Amino acid sequence: MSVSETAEKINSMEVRGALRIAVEAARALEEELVNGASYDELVRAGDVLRDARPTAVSLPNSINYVLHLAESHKDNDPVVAKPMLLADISDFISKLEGSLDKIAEYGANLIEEGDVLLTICNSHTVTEIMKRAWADGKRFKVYACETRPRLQGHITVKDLQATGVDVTLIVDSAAYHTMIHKDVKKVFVGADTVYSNGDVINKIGTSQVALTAKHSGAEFIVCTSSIKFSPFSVHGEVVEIEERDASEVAELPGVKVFNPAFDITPKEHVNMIVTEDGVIPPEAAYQVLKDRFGWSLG
Ligand code: RI2
Repeated sequence: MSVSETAEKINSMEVRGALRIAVEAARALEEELVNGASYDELVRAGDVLRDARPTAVSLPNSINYVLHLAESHKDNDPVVAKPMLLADISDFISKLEGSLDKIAEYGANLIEEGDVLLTICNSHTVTEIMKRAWADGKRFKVYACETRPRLQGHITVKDLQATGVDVTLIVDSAAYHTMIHKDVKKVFVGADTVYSNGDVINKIGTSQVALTAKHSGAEFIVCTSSIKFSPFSVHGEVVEIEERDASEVAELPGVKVFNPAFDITPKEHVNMIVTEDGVIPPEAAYQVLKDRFGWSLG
């Protein structure tokens, strides 16, 4: 897919999910390079992709890493440098995709026989964990919030159901009632951005679910590849919370609509974060950033 096509599909959410947009952006830059782009052209392509959606830091992280690789080869003989750079980008994409396997293994270990779980939105990371635990022979129930306004919960329900997982759809406002009356033990959510202080940005409604989890005594577990940790937050930068079109919420001419796509869950409501490097407390986010983003932090 070309850079403009990829940016358009990310913007329209035809390509969505924080990890997937990171992978597709790296692939678009890889294709640009295959088609003969210079370093400066790659930088411009990166700008186009970066502007596609504002909140998930996996997108700029992925683009910036590919450009960092390109920069390190920029002064070398292109005949030698280009295949090396392509190999490096391909290795980076494989590692991004491969991170899911380790997270699925560690996350599945956290699920116990007879558990009742709840999730919100559609996180591929979370569904991989649940499918792995089910394949391991554990039997548990999942309640999935529908996730207004775009109903990504429907994707979660169909995906889990197709692999036999016992999943039930609920409306978002039924989350607290379900936690109490169905004895939810653990909440698994994905992430779009993790700040250096351990706060987590995820789909709108996640912070309400975290509050109700805390109140009802359920564990709140964030599942994310390290590509979603924000090196910018180390320097005090916050991400823009995407606001999407009013028409996603309602077609009511003349009515004011506020449609934020994400919210921030404070680290105090997060019990643990499952990454490809292991299960960590939110307070360890800065360590992840130092280990994984040294190239960017300087
Ligand atoms: P994975 C999604 O955002 C959701 O917020 C989800 O929790 C997060 O990305 C992580 O997704 P959107 O693209 O990388 O639906 O775990 O706005 O698939």
